[in-house]
Amino acid sequence: MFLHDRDRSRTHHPMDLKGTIEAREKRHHHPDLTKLAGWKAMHLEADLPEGRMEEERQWALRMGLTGADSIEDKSIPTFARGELPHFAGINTFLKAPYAEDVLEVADYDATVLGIPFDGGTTYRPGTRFGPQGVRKISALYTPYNYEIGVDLREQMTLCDAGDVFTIPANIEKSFDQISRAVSHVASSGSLPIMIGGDHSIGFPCVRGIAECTSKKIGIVHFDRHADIQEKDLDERMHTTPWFHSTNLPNVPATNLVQIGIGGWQVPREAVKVARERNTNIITMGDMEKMGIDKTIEMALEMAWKDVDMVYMSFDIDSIDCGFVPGTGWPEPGGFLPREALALASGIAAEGICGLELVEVSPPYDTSDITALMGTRVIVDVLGALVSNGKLGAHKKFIDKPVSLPHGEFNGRRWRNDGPHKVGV
Ligand SMILES: [Mn+2]
Repeated sequence: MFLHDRDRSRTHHPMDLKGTIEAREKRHHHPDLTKLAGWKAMHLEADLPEGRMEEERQWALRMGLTGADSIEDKSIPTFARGELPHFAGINTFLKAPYAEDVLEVADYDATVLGIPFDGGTTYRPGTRFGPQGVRKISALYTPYNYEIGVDLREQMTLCDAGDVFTIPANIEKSFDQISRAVSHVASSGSLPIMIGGDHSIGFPCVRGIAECTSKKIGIVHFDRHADIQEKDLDERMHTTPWFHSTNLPNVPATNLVQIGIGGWQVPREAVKVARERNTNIITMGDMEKMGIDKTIEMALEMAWKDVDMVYMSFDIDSIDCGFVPGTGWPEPGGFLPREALALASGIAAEGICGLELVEVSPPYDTSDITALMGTRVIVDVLGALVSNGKLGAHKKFIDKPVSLPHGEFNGRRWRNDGPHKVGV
């Protein structure tokens, strides 16, 4: 029986083969690969510089010593330093240099700032671990993106200034710390990239930037939730950042654009405020009907109307909760990841004065998938800023930089020959 079947298939073989050859010849003449983005991207890469990569290799050998004799690749150090291997090392965001001395942020185009605060959550906590969760999985990435032909390492400078010292039991003190940190980074000219934390941090982040400028700021806010009521549970929780942000004199509510709002978790109190203040809400359904390009166009028009800068706030829960289980208030029916990334890139393409990525809660996450999406939002925004030449475009509007005093200490920590050596 088996033999018979095999024989039969053999007799059909030559004909099948003939068909395949014909099809292959036809296909060979058809496609014009040069019209594909994939082909163009392949050629774009040739124009990207490689100097910083080489510099990093040299730096790694200086910092981490040369590798063992048996290792043929002489760029591999003994101690892991820099990007490689992706599973090793002390993780800053994207393995960017750690600006332990925060005065150094001025030397970088953009600064990542962790804001480990979840005192504003009203359901699931855990976003205080968001910055570390995002940093951890960000180690997976290279700084190069094939499709847009950008290499962040070669085309911009990025540092990680570590985390803000938040006060777990006190929202207002934490807000003050956050605004102070963000205003320090913004004043230095470096673009502040905040990793939350719950969404209550939206207000102190905007406040930190707003106090460094006499200019007006618009906001593009990605979320399933409106987050614009005055108080929740008697405090300024993560349901309230845009009420307080749009109370700031240079942050007009009419320039607040909220994309992705919808579902069954939008409090009516918030809707009332949105209506009173005339904010701009684009629902998930609106986005689906208009399409991504039209949504971007409309959002940019409203956010940029008569202002000089636009701030971006991205709540990870705006993406469908099937893709981002590790978040405080999961709500089905959100963006597909592709839509979210395209929208965030499209908004960033016109330039931003700050980015805040919030609501990643690693304790509820699965396989780091939510933190991974958060990482993508940040690197895609950076990629869009670089490829559109908008990184740093906001700098000229920071016309009231703040100056914060620092403590006085000369020396280095934990050294044997320090001033505190005992028994000598
Ligand atoms: Mn939300």
